[in-house]
Amino acid sequence: MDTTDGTDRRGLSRRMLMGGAAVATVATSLSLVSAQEAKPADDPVRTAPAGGAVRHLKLYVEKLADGGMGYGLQKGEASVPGPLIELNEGDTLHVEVENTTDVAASLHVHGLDYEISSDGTKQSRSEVEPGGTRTYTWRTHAPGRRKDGTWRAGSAGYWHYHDHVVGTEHGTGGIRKGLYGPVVVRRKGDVLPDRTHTIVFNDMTINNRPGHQSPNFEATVGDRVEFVMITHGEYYHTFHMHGHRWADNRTGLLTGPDDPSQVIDNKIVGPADSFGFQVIAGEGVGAGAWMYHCHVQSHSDMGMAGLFLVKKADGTIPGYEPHGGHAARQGKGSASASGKTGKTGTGESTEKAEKKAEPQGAHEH
Ligand SMILES: [Cu+2]
Repeated sequence: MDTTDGTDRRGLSRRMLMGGAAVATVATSLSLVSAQEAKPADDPVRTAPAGGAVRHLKLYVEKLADGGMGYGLQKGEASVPGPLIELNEGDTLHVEVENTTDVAASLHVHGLDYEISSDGTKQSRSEVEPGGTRTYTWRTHAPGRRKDGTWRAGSAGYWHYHDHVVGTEHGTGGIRKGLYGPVVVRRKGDVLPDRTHTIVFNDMTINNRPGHQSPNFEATVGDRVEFVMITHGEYYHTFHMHGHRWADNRTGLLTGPDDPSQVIDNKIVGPADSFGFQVIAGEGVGAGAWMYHCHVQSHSDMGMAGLFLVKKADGTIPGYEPHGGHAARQGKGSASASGKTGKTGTGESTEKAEKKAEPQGAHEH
């Protein structure tokens, strides 16, 4: 992958960038997109810059109207999952957590470097008392060789954060109520997606929504969509997506024709696992309401299934008839299942803009 473009080119539509070559061979379903939205094949993908920045972020721990709990970037805006935190290898992040609830809570992260004072556990006395604030510091590093010649892994990966205090000394109650969220650490040169969605299998829910009310995610054919998949709770699951595949490695992308990573569309996961991948929406298969679900059969039957809604360029989805009953539950995380099953066409919950932390910070020199 060409990594010459480290500059920020957000805002540009990257539609059909990598899918351009495939479009020509898939005449029927993608021809419209090909004609209207195809971009020159030599248009480079956006890639992650080098890290080294010191960033600051404020996170609020809140109780939600439905009895759940969540992390949020603003007061009154906690969500389940919590906001996406993105870093580049070499970055340092100071997260000031304000606990607006009446119970002690914390912030514990997987995969990153932190001192014991930022562990976010009762045992290390690094929780946040009710009404209190505490700053947690996370550091990341690029891979490199140790003095003894052995190789040290970098921090890049699909990680996650969660409470470690509410309910029990392992945060069992906090996680169950929704105190968790995604962390993506990128390596210089990693391909950047158009957008990122987070899917959390938590016990028998997806993103803490009841069965059969799982979130849907929207894209247009050719969008480069990233999924972060996290598991919590008591059970094992198998994450499966229809019509799309990914590589079972750090980024979910092959690095070349000889990359030995297995290409999969189904992955077994257990509590606290996390992984991520990118797909080109509808690549080689076209628009559609592509299902994603847990493939443990009794779990899918109990409603652990949602839709990856891939639209044509004109906004339509062939063969898809939206039906009501899937109450939207974004932002405040309050389930407003009204029981109505109107055929409004927008009755299902879709996640268009996932909350994303944009930490303030500057490069340190
Ligand atoms: Cu399952």
